[in-house]
Amino acid sequence: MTIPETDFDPYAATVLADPFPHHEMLRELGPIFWLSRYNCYGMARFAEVRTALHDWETFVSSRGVGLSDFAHEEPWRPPSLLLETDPPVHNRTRGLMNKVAALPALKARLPEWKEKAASLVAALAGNGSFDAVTELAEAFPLSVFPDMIGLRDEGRENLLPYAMTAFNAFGPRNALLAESLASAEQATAWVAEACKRENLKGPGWAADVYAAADRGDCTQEEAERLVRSFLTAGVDTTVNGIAALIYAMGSNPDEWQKLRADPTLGKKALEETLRWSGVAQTFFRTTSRAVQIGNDTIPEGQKIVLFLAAANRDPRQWPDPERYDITRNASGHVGFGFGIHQCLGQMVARFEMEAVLSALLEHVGEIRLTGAAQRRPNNTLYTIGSLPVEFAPCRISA
Ligand code: 4MI
Repeated sequence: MTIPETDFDPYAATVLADPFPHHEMLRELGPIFWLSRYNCYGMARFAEVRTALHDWETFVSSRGVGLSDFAHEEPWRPPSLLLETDPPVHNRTRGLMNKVAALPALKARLPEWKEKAASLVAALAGNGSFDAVTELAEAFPLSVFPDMIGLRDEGRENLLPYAMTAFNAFGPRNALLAESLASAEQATAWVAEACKRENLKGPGWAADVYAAADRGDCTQEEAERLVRSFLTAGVDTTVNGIAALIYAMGSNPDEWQKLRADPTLGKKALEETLRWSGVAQTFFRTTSRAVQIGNDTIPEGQKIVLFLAAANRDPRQWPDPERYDITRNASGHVGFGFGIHQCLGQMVARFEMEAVLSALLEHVGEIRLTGAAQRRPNNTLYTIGSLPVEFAPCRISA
């Protein structure tokens, strides 16, 4: 066995608080390495991560996409019918959900989303320092996403704690997971109830999933669990994507001014934000067979952690990878994964970020970070818990 071994702990508090300085060491270990603390393999280079994500038959999702192997351990909740399945089941559920989340319906909402983001940002611009996480990165998605799903109004504050728990649960059974499981018990129960057909507020993506069940594309029980996927994956991720966008522009003022000078760079800037920010740090797969990687063979039934954020800054793929550069072509990043499981909601995320970005371009001349970004440690997401900023208005108001 020539596979390099490391006792590096990706889940140490200091690493979760600031993961990027460790990624070069991981990439330099080789195409694959053994994490002795967790008895799993890891990959941190772009090419290998992408190849593993592509080869869903060898690197399966049905045994869980966290450290826990569903073949040996009981999952903390009934497995997702999207994320934690393989074909053929995945083809059916993903096909159904792709139709629900189809682009035309989403595009039709963009003007309304832009108006909402613009009114939020207009109220913040010129009003001194505020927390961009609560006031914008959380406020905006919460003002559009639950309504698009058709979710009941009462209890929506449970969405963020629930998602934080779900993302902690992809990691080891550490203190972070134990604490969030204990504190999110109520949120978990609320989400289970909120997914039920009789508890929906009205039309929306959840009702569309139940309509697909009526047509025979899935059972009613499956529909309930597919709605749960929207609630798990659709809020915390976009909250942190938007927070990351504000952080990226605030900490790279030259890039922000470059974008103001040429707003047609907006789409590239969003893609670069997704590459650079590393909101989704890691996801796992499990080997379904012995597989050769380089000169080595790893056995069946092994967990492999894919360091998506490290792959997105691999100098083998990206010139000057640590640099946030809105003019680079960042397409092809693995921030949304790759292959058959690539993020279903990626256009929701992009449209939400686009709505916020166009609001910023309309109203904000300077994004000033007025304090240190506070991270909210999580086993999977690199999150911002608070981000003190000031938006200097770009026009003198009348
Ligand atoms: C990769 S983020 C994510 C995607 C799907 C689900 C949860 C999280 C789910 O529950 O299906």
